[in-house]
Amino acid sequence: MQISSAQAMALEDKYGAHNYHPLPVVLQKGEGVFVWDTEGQRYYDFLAAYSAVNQGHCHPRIVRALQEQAGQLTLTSRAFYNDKLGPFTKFITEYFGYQRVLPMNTGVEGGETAIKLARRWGYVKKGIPDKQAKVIFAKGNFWGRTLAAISSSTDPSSYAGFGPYMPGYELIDYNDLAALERACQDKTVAAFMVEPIQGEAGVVIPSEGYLKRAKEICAQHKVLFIADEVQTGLGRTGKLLACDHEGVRPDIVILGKALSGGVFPVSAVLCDDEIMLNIKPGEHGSTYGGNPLACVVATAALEVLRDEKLPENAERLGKLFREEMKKLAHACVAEVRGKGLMNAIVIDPKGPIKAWDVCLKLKENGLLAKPTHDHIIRLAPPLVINESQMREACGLILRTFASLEK
Ligand code: IF1
Repeated sequence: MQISSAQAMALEDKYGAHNYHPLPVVLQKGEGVFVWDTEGQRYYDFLAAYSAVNQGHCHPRIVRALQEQAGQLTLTSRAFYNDKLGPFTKFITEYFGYQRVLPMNTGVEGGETAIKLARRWGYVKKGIPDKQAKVIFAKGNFWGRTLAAISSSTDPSSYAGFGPYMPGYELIDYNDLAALERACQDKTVAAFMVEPIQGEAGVVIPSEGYLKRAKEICAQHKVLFIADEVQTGLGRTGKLLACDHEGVRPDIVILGKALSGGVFPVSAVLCDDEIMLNIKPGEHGSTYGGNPLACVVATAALEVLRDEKLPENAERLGKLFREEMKKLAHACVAEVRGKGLMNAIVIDPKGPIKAWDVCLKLKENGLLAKPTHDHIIRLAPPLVINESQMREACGLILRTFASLEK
């Protein structure tokens, strides 16, 4: 059945929960950096499904892996072995240089898993008294929508009205090493969980050396350093992991989103024996985690990143993007910042122009992006974008700003 954009939006509005406020565009098809709406209009996708489609929409190699496996075996549960999980565990641990992996589905489950691992490690290896383990987070963090995740949130639109909250958390300022050092004095602290660049907070980049020093502070105090690389990982910032920019090897890495190239939810937690093996059979898991479809899709998605040198492309075209955006002379633009292809245009919050209105105009001109907060536009295309596409997209952004009323 072919339905119009208006019909699709009306149905969702009438029958769906109102937990989102999408831009008014109904997408029907995607290929590489482009998506098409139900009327056949083509757009540059500068959201890339919140960085899940780093490999580009419907990457043929990933889709082929999905299709081949879908006709063979999709799900067994972990009550039995399947023939794809073993090879996948070897592949992904070698790929990232960790001893073990625990596969889950969504990013937030990855975060939950990391915290369970850290708490358990805290009790078994650090000697924290039972039920007293603490995890430190940075203010402005975002790691999903579960009760454990919103319990660490400082954004009322995430947490307000959903209490009571998970105990055992402590919040410190992002990019504040002295605060981390103070917090780590507490012997009941098991871990510090942090995004190398804060995504939802508005592409907030810490000072150079922050991650490196944070990792050192954690190590000195026997506190695990957990990197939430769900959004920053897998090439997005110009390296395989954003922590690679500072040569930091986290104790625990959380991956999601682009681990399946946007095909369906696949997440994973990586760490070494000392942490991973404290969880015993029956103590953690998920019906779909480690399913054979996920294993072959994630393998293909990681091969594409490597074979197509997508982190390198992100590094190069991110520089081009920020260079082009220097021409953004509009009075309402306060700043353009980013790393690799994780970028943001910050609109002067005191000015008359709202990020939402800019995004509507961008959409009319053929580029999709989503505001975060009222005044930040995140620009994060698939990493398969090429130079001429990037130049064209930048021209479109510049023209859109030029057309806004001053
Ligand atoms: C929504 C933002 C992106 C994440 C980090 C874990 C997760 C996420 C660093 C959880 C998820 C999302 C989810 C989406 C909006 C979104 C987002 F706008 F909030 F900031 F990506 F840019 N760690 N990020 O960013 O992963 O469980 O969703 O698979 O509406 O919740 P998930």
